[in-house]
Amino acid sequence: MDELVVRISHCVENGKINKASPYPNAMKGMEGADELTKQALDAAIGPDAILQACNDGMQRIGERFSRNEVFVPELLMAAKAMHAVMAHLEPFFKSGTVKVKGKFVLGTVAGDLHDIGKNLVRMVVEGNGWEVIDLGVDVKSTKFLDAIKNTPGCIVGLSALLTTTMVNMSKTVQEIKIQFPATKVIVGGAPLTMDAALKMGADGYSHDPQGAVTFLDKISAA
Ligand code: B1M
Repeated sequence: MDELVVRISHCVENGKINKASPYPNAMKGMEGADELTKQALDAAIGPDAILQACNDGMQRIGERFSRNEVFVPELLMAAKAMHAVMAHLEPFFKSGTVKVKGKFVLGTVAGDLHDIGKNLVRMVVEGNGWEVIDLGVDVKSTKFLDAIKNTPGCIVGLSALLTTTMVNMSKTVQEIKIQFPATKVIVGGAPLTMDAALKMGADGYSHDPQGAVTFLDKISAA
C-alpha cells in the first residue's frame, strides 16, 4: 500500500485533522488528514484507495471504542479527521467516481431529543462507506416512512435514549414492517437490549456504532 495512504489511515484513526491541529499530542506539528489527502490526490492516488484507508482507520478506532480502549472524545476527533478527508473526496462522490456501499436512513425516535450517540453512529457508518440520510431527532414514524419511500433499498436505523421513547421506537418499527416488510431495521441506544429489539420486530440491535456497521455490511453482502 502507498505510504501516503497508510499515513491517511493513521491520521483518521488517531484524529489528526491537519498540521495546525494540536491533537493528538504525539503528532503535533505533523501533516494531517487534510494535507495528506491533497498530496495523495495530486499524486494520482485514486479516491477509492483513500476512502478505503479512511474506512480502515474508522474501523480500527470503532473497534477500540467497542473494547473501551478509547472513549467519545477520541471517536469525535477521528470523525473530524475523516471529514477533512471527505471534503477532498466529495467531488468524486458527487460525480459518481466513488460508489457508496448503500443507503442508511437514521434518526432518533419521536419524543426523544438525544442525538450525541446517533451522531456518532452516523459518523462511523459514513466513515465505513455508507451514505447516511440523517433525519435528526424527534422523528415521527411518518417521516421515517416517507424517507424509506424516497430511498429505495435503504436500511433503517433508530436510536432511543429514554425508556419512555422505546414505546415510540416499537411503534415505528411495527409501522415500517407493515408498509415496507422487506426493509431491514436496526435499533440502538442505552436502554435497548437485543431481547427488546427482537420483541419490537427489529432485525438487529447494536450497543455501539461499530456493531451497526457490522450489521449493515452483513446485510449488503447477503
Ligand atoms: Co438526558 N437522559 N434527558 N439529556 N441524558 C439520559 C439518557 C438519562 C439516562 C439521565 C439520567 O437520568 N441518568 C435519562 C433517561 C432515563 C431513562 O429513560 N431511563 C435522561 C432524561 C430523563 C432526560 C430528560 C427527560 C430530563 C428532563 O428533562 N427531565 C430530558 C428528555 C428530553 C427528550 O429527549 N425529550 C433529557 C434531556 C437531555 C439533554 C437535552 C439535556 C441532553 C441531550 C443533548 C443531546 O443529545 N444533544 C441529555 C444528556 C446529554 C443525557 C446523558 C447525560 C448523556 C447521553 C449521551 O449523549 N451519552 C444521559 C445520561 C447518561 O447516559 N449518562 C441522559 C453519550 C452517547 C455517546 O451515548 O447516546 O448511549 P448514547 O449512544 C451510544 C450507544 O447507546 C449507541 O452508540 C452510542 C455510542 O456508543 N447507540 C446506537 C445510540 N444510538 C444507536 C443506534 C444504533 C446503534 C447504536 O443503531 C441504529
